Amino acid sequence: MSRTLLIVKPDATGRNLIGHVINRLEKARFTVVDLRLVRLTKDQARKFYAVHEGKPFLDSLVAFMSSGPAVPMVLEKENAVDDLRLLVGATDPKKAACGTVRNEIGVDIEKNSVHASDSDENAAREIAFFFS
Ligand code: 3AN
Repeated sequence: MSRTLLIVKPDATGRNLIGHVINRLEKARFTVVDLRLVRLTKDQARKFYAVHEGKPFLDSLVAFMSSGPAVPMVLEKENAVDDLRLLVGATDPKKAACGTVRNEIGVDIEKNSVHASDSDENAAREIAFFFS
């Protein structure tokens, strides 16, 4: 078993899709082992996305991620990081494969409804960020 982090982003919480996302995860045999509802400050959002420092979309992303409630959760499954990235789909919902969460409910490349850790190292760092 391994662990990864998913965040239901403010565009999805604002459309009452928290339960829908969890349902998709559980149907795909992920187990929710920890979960919170948070309202990130801009400082916290900037710290979470520190790897994107200097990117043109960072200010807008930070404003969006602190614009409403978000739901970080720790998920457990065999091969959790890679399986979740597959279930979530490409960053841009228009390019995400049919049947992926972002293809189904994502709005645009920024408001793409969910975050998923992209490596075991980042999963450990991101889980500690919300659940230390
Ligand atoms: P992913 O979440 O698919 O790993 P990253 O880590 O490249 O994608 O980007 C982090 C977040 O930044 C994305 N989930 C999205 O909200 C936002 N983002 C990425 N690329 C762009 C872009 N070109 N324009 C606007 N927002 C973006």
